[in-house]
Amino acid sequence: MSSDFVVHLGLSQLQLLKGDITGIAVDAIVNAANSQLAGGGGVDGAIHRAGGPEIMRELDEIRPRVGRCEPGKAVVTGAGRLPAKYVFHAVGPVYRDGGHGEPALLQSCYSECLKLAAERDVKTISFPSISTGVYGYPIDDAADIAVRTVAEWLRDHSGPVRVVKLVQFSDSDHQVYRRHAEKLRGLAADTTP
Ligand code: AR6
Repeated sequence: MSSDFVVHLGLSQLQLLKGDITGIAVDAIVNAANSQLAGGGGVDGAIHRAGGPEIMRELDEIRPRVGRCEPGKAVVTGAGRLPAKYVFHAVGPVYRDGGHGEPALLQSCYSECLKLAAERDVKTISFPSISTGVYGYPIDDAADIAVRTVAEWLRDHSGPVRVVKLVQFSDSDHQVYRRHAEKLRGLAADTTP
């Protein structure tokens, strides 16, 4: 799958791609999970189907230790059969009206996963559009937060994370992300195309 849009930020890249996140090879894939870490539909279902039962077996061991995984946080498993080393299971906020801390919690999903990535020497990481499916976060606001949080994090951290792929499942979501990524031209050293 080719990268549809790239923003260069120092030595790092923010890429936007459209497609199925389970088919994209990276060091770490982020999942849009729930607080029970119980699996579900959407991208969570796709990740467990493609990765196989080993991922849920690891979550079964983690659950008694951590209890619930609160919104804005993430836990780490291996990636089973997925083309990755890790899955970071991030829990996005359920959207109510935007006035219940949702923006900070969504931002935290991205920054927590980038922190987990840096701690594990992850060089490439992919994110789905967290919270914008079943959890109802408006795509325009969520894309703005995703793009800005990743770009600012890459600008402020010099390594090891080099490539962040934001993956959208639909054409219309991809166009929204692209509009927000184009605003980064002021922040970025170079953009292609
Ligand atoms: N690759 C990339 N993106 C995908 C894929 C895929 N294979 N499949 C769906 N998406 P959602 P949430 C997009 O609902 O809103 C689950 O049941 C989808 O189009 O997966 O955070 C969990 O267990 C949308 O843009 O996650 C939780 O209970 C985005 O992924 C709950 O849903 C996120 O949609 C989490 O809800």
